[in-house]
Amino acid sequence: MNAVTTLTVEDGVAVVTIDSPPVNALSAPVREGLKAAFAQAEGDDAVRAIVLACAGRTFIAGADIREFDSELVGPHLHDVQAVIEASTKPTVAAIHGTALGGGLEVALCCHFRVAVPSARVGLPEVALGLLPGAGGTQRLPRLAGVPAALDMMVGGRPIRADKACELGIIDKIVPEGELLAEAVSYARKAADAGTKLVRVRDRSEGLAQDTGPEVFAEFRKKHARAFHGFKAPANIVKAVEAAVALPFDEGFKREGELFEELVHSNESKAQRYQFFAERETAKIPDIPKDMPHIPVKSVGVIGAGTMGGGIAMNFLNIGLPVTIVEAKQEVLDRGVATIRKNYQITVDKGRMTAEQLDERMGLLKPSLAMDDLAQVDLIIEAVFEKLELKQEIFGKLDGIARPDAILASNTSFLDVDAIAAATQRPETVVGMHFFSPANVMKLLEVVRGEKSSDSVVATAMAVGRRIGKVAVLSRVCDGFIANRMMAPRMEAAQALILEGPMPSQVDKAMVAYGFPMGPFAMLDLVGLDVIGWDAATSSSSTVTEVLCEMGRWGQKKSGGFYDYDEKRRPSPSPVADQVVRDFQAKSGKQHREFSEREIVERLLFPVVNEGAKLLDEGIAIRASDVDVALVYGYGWPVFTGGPLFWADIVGLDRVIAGLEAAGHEPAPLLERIAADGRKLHQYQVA
Ligand code: T1G
Repeated sequence: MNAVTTLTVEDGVAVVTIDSPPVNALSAPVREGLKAAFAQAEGDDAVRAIVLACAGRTFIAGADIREFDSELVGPHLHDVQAVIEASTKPTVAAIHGTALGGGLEVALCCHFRVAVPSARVGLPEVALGLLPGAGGTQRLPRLAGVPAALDMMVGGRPIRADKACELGIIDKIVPEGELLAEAVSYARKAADAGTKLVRVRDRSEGLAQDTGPEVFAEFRKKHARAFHGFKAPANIVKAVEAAVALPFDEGFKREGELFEELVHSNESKAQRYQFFAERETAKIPDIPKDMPHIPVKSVGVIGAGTMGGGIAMNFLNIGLPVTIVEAKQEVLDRGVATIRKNYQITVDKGRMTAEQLDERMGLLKPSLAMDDLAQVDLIIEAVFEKLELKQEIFGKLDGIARPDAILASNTSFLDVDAIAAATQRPETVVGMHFFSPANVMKLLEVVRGEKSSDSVVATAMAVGRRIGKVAVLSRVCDGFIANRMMAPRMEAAQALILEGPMPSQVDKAMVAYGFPMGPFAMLDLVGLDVIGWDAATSSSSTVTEVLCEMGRWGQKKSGGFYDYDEKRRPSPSPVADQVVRDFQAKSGKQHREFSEREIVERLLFPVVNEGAKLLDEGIAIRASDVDVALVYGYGWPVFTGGPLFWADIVGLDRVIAGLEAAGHEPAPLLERIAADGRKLHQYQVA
């Protein structure tokens, strides 16, 4: 064996234990040790049964994702599985934590699987742009059936042990704390009873029904939209079709072909990059990982509007008491009612119980008095975006809040340092910028002020993770990271429609690229009037101004850049398009047809350029943080890796040429990295 895989034999049962923190991933040493241990147990006459267990917090969490971009070292996982599956003695996988990807695929090579109730199992490879490449697409349907297997592999979400037991993936649920003893007992009983040992590959109970072509056709139809832009889901479905149509070995071979198509694709490289990038955001170079966090057991939210209500829900969801403060009773009542309504929607969808709704609402304390925030640990201000108003509030908080309370502003672009300066305790002030809807969007920008203390910053980042957000650290600048990055896309889009393409054509190119919607559809959704239009000073100088002057404020007025029917379904608006044509005529620009690629590059190269600028200014710690922020804050398609990863795929020289051709000044950092032949997405501020 080796340092990460040990073999002990007791009373005829061999226990193979993997101990490879943090998640027992199937690295080369683990594969090496596994193969040797099972071979030794098989050759040892004293061994009558074998248990595979893991030390630490979880069963095997999958292949070692870091290995995909380098040459294979050590035995191939398939070879390890072949040794396990060739066992003539009962083999039992003892599952706790999460058995994921290759981990579950290894467990499926054992005859039996037992798990504790808190365990979860899954094949999440689709989130990495991959498919289960160690027999999962062939073995899982044989146990769980095609529909459940397709849902698990295309959805990528782990399922609970009890559900896995229902599906036949797990053979027995055993009490917490007794996993190993129960697994050993299960193995011994199978040996003593001479239980017939059938390999999962030789089982077919899951293929007895729901395997017709209509099952696959229906599944493809139902998920067509979600598949858009991703390659892995389609290959997963093909692999399961092979499991139904072909003998195991041929299906397994087909799985391998389909896996190979994916593992070398840009989409999978992008999604694997995002996997690690998301985890990297928690690492702040100049703040030690073990920096003590300030305890946060109670929260105050100032402002019960859309943002304040959504922010409050995040903390109610994790069982923290929230005092929500408003200046006017009717606004407060409306805010509380909205929170309850949003929870009720979740109850109606069966994703929450009425008791949970009551529990959460019971934790909410509405108040008209800021003095009620005197004892809370964290206060988040979420009032109107007006610096003077925020400064007034923080000035009052200075005299109300506990000296060690964290004072956070949800401002989306205002100067956090100017807000902090309104207090005598700037070291406790930080930005916590949520994205709307605040209880849904995963991105949280933590804005580090010049005087924000390390423990306040570390705590705000940790609180973000506690409420299920992806927290990205930003310094102070207009728009921080995500909003600042996306502003140039809107500017470029407004400029481009003067050169030829209609708004709907621009949006279509953005959707084809992978965005959930294009910039003009987003403007209609948000409301043309709320992005800085002022009726008093409006002078018909832009398309947006003219549309606003016409009362075409967007969806809420059933028309903006698009017309909307009673179900808010959009269609290009002849009225709006005519306004665009009038501006085209006045622009004096030679207008022409644009390909989708040209539209994409005209809109997104300036975004890449802005990313290089903010990195050069030290606003973000690293390029991958920027990519994570755009994926989670604006739905930037994850299979592109984000703007900066995508720029490396396109080629920085092409990006720079495209910027210059469109009249933009390439950022100096972009030119330096391109000149050095480095990768933009690997850039980290020193
Ligand atoms: N490979 C390498 N490193 C991994 C890893 C993996 N599979 N999983 C986690 N890590 C690292 C992670 O980067 C972090 O490192 C640390 O472990 C803790 O992770 C052949 C092809 C298991 C639910 O997709 O979902 O098998 O930042 O912060 O929140 O068919 O990790 O500390 O340096 O996420 O408690 C399929 C991925 C692989 C599972 C635990 N498996 N992992 O969550 O901790 S492909 C997955 C997770 C595959 C086969 C295919 C989660 C977790 P660092 P963490 P966590």
